[in-house]
Amino acid sequence: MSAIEMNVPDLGGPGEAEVIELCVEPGQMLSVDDSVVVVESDKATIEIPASGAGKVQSLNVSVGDQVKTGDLMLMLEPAEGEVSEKNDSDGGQQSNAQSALPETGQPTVSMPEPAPEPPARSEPARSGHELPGSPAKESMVYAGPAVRKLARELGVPLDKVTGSGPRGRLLKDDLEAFVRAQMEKAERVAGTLPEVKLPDFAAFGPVERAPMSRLHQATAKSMHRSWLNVPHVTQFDHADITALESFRKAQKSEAERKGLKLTLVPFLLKAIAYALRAYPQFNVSLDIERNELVYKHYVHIGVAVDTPEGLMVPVVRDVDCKNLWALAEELTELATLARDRKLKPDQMQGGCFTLSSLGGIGGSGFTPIVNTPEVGILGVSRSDWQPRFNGESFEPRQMLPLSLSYDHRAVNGADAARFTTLVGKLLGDVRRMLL
Ligand code: CAO
Repeated sequence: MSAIEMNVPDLGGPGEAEVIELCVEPGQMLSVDDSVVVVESDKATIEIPASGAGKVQSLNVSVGDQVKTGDLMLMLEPAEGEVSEKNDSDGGQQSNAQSALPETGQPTVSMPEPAPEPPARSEPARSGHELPGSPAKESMVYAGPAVRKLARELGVPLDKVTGSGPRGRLLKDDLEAFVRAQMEKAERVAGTLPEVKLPDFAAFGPVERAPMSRLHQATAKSMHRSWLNVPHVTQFDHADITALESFRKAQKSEAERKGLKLTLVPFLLKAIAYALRAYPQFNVSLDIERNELVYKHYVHIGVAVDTPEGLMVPVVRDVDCKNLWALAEELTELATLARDRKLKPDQMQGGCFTLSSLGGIGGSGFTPIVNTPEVGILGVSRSDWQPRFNGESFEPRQMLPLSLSYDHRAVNGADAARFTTLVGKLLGDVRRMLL
């Protein structure tokens, strides 16, 4: 049986339309009204249905082609008994264009509500010729051109979406729900960590459970957030605080007169403030979404305080503008408020950098976790007397271990080494802070 032409039906005007989708491929069996191609004019998206049944011999248009009424779309080998009279009588071209139209005489324009029946499944679908996502497979899906267009824009394979319209017709809502579900799934996968499975601890001995305090929960959350988000590096160093300690101890009676205790922390705060001014790349926050660094022109430093309830970090403001006595006084006040759980929210906000001093407790070094969105934290451990070679002999020096953790996205290792070296020098001779 000789092939017949299937042509572009009346598009409703003299203009051209762009082929935006091929719904069939050569070799595929077509039934009457199966979608053949989808074209888009400046007025509408039009789904052109098959005017006859049979096997697609060749497709004569491609996606992106401009077509007009009467252009050849495809050659069809008619199914037995499917040769139209009109085709026989007038050579096919015009009659095929006409018979491509539904009874209304119009192609299917942006299909509104449900068509009577889902398109019949054609042969190749049953014989499994199509690859997943192939035009032919997607054309088996019961959807209008607007939905198909949206699916193309979103990159959604139609055959993966379940239709919720009448007779399983795909609706825009179905596409949106599909995309939402995929995004949620992607987020879950991205946020999924290997699960820590808890054993039955009671199987090994007596146990009891206690709820985590709100503070403990908040700390755990922020530590986890920081640990996962920040590429941490820790730089270790030692500061020779022999001279500083004799100076500090010499201030003891003055401190008592003032009703204060002058510990190492105010000195550490001043040295950090000086180093933050010298290396402003430590006094920043990263705005990754906007690829920007936020430089701060103020120096507010958080101080980690160990309280019976858990860790709190009050912030000492404008450290660079305050003297040691003012800092000692403020530190005592803030630490007392923290231990009494009386800190106000604004006393824990606005920090540029954090100091975590474990020197009063012990240890020779640790790796503190950056308090995001800050980019640096200085950990201080217990000072110790160590023999140091002065070029001629060993002499006892009081050495303070420093552990600087930093966000390696904001700060590079060389700057971290410069920062701790400077802090070490400032603590080694506090007169440098006056320079
Ligand atoms: N080396 C040796 N001795 C030190 C020292 C150091 N690095 N730092 C403090 N000390 C001494 C003090 O001089 C003091 O001794 P005296 O009582 O003989 O004078 C004693 O240790 C206790 O000091 P302190 O802790 O009362 O005071 P501070 O100013 O040094 O510290 C504060 C204040 C609030 C930082 C501290 O009390 C604190 O809470 N530290 C814990 C911080 C923390 O938990 N960090 C972990 C955070 S997350 O991992």
